[in-house]
Amino acid sequence: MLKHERLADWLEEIRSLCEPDSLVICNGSTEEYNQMMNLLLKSGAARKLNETKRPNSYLVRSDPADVARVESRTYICSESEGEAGPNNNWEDPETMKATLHGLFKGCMRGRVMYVIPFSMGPVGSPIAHIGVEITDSPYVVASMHIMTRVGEKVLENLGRDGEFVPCVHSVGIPLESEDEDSIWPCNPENLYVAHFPETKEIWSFGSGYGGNALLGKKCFALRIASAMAKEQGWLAEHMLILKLTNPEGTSRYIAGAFPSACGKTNLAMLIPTIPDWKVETVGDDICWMKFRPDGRLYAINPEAGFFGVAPGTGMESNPNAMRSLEKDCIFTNVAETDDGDVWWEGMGPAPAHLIDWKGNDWTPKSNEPAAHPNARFTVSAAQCPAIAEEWEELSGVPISAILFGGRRATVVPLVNEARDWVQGTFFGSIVSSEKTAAADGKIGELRRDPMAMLPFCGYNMADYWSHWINMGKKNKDFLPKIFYVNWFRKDGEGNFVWPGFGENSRVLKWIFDRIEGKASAIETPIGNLPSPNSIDLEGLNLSERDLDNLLKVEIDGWLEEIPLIRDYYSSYGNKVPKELENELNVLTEKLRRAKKVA
Ligand code: OXD
Ligand code: MN
Repeated sequence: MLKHERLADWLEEIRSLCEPDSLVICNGSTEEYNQMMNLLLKSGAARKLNETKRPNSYLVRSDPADVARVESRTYICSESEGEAGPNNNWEDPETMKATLHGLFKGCMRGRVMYVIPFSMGPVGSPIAHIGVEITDSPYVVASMHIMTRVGEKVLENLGRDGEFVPCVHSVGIPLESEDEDSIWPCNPENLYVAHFPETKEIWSFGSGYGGNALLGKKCFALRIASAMAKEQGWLAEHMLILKLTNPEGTSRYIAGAFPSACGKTNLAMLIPTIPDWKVETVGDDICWMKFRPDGRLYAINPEAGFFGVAPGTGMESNPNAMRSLEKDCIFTNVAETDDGDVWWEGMGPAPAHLIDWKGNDWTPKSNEPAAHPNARFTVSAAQCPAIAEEWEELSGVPISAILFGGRRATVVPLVNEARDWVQGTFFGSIVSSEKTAAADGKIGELRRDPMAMLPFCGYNMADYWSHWINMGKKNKDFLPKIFYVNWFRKDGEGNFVWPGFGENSRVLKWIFDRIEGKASAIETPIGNLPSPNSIDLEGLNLSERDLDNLLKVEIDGWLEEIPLIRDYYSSYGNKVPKELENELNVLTEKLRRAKKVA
């Protein structure tokens, strides 16, 4: 039946290894989705939500031991440890294959082996790539339906010999005939999420949740894709993509990398507070960029849905996300209301009674959160009221600016434009976020998360920086401008100085006008900062002092940061590209000179 011989051979190989009862090739249809959800309803893992309040939506509860990505069990199995780098757990590919073969032997007994042909990106886009995930989890099949493009069209596109990334997944609990299945089968003691960048394979065992199990997302679209991108000369990034339109109707596309818990989804769906500006969403988590023949860098969102963190999402923080969730949704590990709807912290006032994510009674007096902090919604991107009409454009959208950002109480200003691509790469390489405990912004408590890729770069981070530098040598005249932004500065009392959310549109406007050559900037030792009055602050109650705090060059703060950056770089041995070492030296020199003058 399958005309792709290599695919057929691989399926046979995995079938005989895993020994499932039967094999189903998924077609991506609504009927198939409903079948999966019915299986989950029958097993007790899913509950149908109130049809009037939340049509065609489900609440799924995972095993409390299987609730998040497990970085400590995530491996990059490159030929040598140096290729994986200190940013990854490494295992020798042959040793890992032997371990995995032992675990996968017979692991699907009593279960169905589902084969999911999926496209990351609109089918047929020159920026898209194809994967095939084998799984024994109906939850994974249903979620992949929402998060990727699944089915016949993908197989057709693959033809007889197209390239695909093989992804093997099992919850890791075979069912012998007399066994009763657990509601959420998983095997956390033997969990492995293993990537083979040379052969471009993914093997995941023991978890049924999120990034451990939906292998198109972090495993393929970031870890394996970043390795492919290095080989093939493109970029696979942990970035949102937004479309920004000014009152005259000109649009620009902006990509932005922010570590977890820095509001990426909120920024992608932002509603501007400045009149007649518009933000539309192309993607909220992952961005693949390739140069096209016109010399510009074009981006697609390789995903088809949002797998967003529910807690903290509400009508205040992100109305567009809330409106996306009105129907056709899978919620996982949120709380259930007495009338069969969902609730989580940050959605609004807590009801008097709930069933919490573990299935227990909950009242506002309970000591534990009602929803798990990593509770998620899974919903088609097409349902977002702010989705840009070109979000599925095969050619992608041309990127005019790239933002890097983190959560910093001090030192890093509201917005800083890089003089060129190399300085922009330097900005990306030093992205850091304060751990929440470090609310006072003490420098020692920073976590470096270069380009927000620390958990997702499929090879040595220093080689990845070199790849960024090399990308900047191509099509120099058309490269996006790079900006370092920080919405999270605090005053002496620990309050946020910048109001954030919709007001971030003011910073986006300055960035847009810089691209258009309309806004002015001043050259400083750290980069180009907005000149006085160049950010639109009309209607915003911001004091001179606050503005000064947001846009000042903290010379001493930066000088204290330099040795930390040096230490961080030295953790990559001598692999750090000389261009970045040079940027660090130039910055140090400029800061010292500025200090002398001051
Ligand atoms: C995510 C993450 O789930 O970045 O998107 O962890
Ligand atoms: Mn992410």
